[in-house]
Formats: sequence, C-alpha cells, structure tokens
Amino acid sequence: MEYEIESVKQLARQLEDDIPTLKLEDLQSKYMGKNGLLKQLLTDITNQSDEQKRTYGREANLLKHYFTERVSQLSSHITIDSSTEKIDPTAPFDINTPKANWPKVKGIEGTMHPLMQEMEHVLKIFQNMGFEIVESKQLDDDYHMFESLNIPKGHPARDIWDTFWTDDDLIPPAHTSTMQNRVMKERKPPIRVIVPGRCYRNEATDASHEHTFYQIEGVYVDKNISLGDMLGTIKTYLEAFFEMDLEIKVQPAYFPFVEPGCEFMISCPFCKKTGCSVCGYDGWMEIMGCGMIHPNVLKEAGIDPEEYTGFAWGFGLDRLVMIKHSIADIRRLHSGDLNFLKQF
Ligand code: FA5
Repeated sequence: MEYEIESVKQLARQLEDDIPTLKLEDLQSKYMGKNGLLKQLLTDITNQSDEQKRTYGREANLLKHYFTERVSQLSSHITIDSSTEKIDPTAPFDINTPKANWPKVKGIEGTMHPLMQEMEHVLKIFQNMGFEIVESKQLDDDYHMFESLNIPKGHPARDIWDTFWTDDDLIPPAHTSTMQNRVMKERKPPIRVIVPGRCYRNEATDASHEHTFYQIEGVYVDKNISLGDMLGTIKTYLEAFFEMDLEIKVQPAYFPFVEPGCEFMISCPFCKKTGCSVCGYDGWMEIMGCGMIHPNVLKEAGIDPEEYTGFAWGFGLDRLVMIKHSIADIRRLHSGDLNFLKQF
C-alpha cells in the first residue's frame, strides 16, 4: 500500500523497522498504548486541512488495520519453548503442577491469570483448614447433575440451572455440586473435601453473570455437625480470603439438595449498597449457596443420615475475585485483554 500523507508514510516505515525487532507486548504499547503512535496519528486528523482530512483518515485507518493484522499473525506464530514439556491447551487446570514446571512461551513473560492466582489462594486456605482437594469434571451426566442431588426427572427444580446438553446426553456441569455424591461415596466420614471446577450455564451475560465461570464446592460430613459449624467454617474462610472489612449477610434459600438452605451475600463494594448495575440494583452480591446436606442425598451416597450430618456450599470464584480486586464487570476476566491481565 502506498501512502500519500507524509506522517502516515513515516509511521508505516517505522512500523516495518520495529516489527522484527520489538517484543509483541512492546509493539502493542508503542503503537496502541494510551499515548501510542498510531493512536496519536488517528487523533491528529483534527489538525489536517479540510481537503486532506478524507485521505488522511483513510490512510491512518488502513495503517491501523495493517498493524492489527500483523500483530495477530505474529501472536499466532508464538512458539512453545521446546526445552519444556509440550502443553495441551485444552487440558483442564491441573492444580498439582508446580509453577516451575509450567510451560514457557518464547518472547513472552507470562503472569498467572488472576482467577488462577486466587484459586491457589483459596485452595491453600482450605488445605490449612484440613480439606482435601478433588477436581470436578468437564462433562458429567444426568445422575450426578440432578438425580443424586434429590432432583428426580420431572422435578421443577431442574429449571433452576440453565443447563447445556451434548448430543449424547452429557452435561457440561452447571455447578460443582455434581461431585457431592462421588466424594461422599468414595470416602468414609469424617469427610472434608473441596472441589474446584468450571461451570457452564446457558444464560445471558451481564456485569456479574458469565456463561462459563469457576465454582468451589465444599463438603463436610461427620457426627454432630450443625448449621453453626457451617456458618463458622464459611466465615473463617471469607475473612482469610478478603483480608478486609465487608458486610456479610446470610439469608434463607432453596436448593433441593440441602435442608435448610442459605445464601451468603456481600455488600456491593461498587455502590456501597446504594444499588448499581453490578449488583443488579440490589446493594448486595450473592456469592454462594450452602446448607445442611439433605438426608436423601446422604442416603444416596451410602451414608446413614441417622448417624451423620453434614453441610455443603458452592461459591463463585469469579465473583469473589471481582469483589476483591474491584473489577466492575465479570466479563473482563475472560476477555483475554493483556493490558487488563498484566495489572495482577
Ligand atoms: C449453586 O450452584 C449450588 N450448587 C450451590 C450450593 C452448593 C448450594 C452446595 C447448596 C449446597 P447457585 O446457582 O446460586 O447455586 O450458584 C452458586 C454461586 O455461583 C453464586 O452465588 C455465584 O457466586 C456463582 N454463580 C452462579 N451463576 C453464575 C454466573 N452465571 N456467573 C458467575 N458466577 C455465578
């Protein structure tokens, strides 16, 4: 492409010199950063004479388009450092891989995603409290999603979860409670397990709802376990996680697999309870469902509800991260925006 305007021509030449020499992230900030050269070029349109404005605007935009294309070609050619093990980008998050063994990408100094940083933090807190970690599944079945949780076929509570189904009747889990039956069947009380996992819901997204997000389930079963133990455990965890003062309230809620059931709410840090689009003008953000495990669910997992009681909870990790880091839109967490992610 031949450019007519001198300043566009000059920048195009500079760009060609920089592309082979600069790192991708330096290129991005030099040209598209807050005071980037391409951004300046585009805003300079107001300083052009009336007859130059049209050609200038067209050429400046073409150069921006060219830059974006080149950068996306470059990022698709990033090579994995062959001195480290090959990675499978489709593999689920492996919580046991030590950081030193993570794959390295040539030319990019990666940081850990804020969700994974906080996931590690949460898991450590619960490990210190004596909980074992079990990962949830990426695909599950009707029995674990519904039947084992006291939600038989035709039960209206199935509609609470906007579930996706595959053609062969499997379900990307809508919550981590799908693992409750397994962890209880495979162990004898006392049971203390937490289950981190990805959840998928067929729902419209907004500032506090994603279609794909993380939950962390907790299951605690032993003799003489009461609602007071549940409230104490969750409160201890929240205080350790947030390390700041937040107003918390607990209110009754219905989940077929617990009785009684509750919801934990945190005062909205974005509007200080006056109501805003993040909290749905409620002043409070719902962070988890919980309750005493229903006797039918214990029985289904082979545990005698006359002898043992227990509690379970499921909280949304993404919401906790939003609150902790004052991120006013949950969708930013999965946006892949490097400028946003580099802040953590
Ligand atoms: C459940 O998923 C229950 N399984 C929780 C539970 C577990 C109750 C054990 C009793 C015993 P709920 O649909 O309310 O409940 O989701 C729990 C939490 O997940 C919410 O409080 C919220 O923090 C998070 N969450 C739910 N939907 C979304 C979404 N679309 N985007 C982000 N986070 C979400």
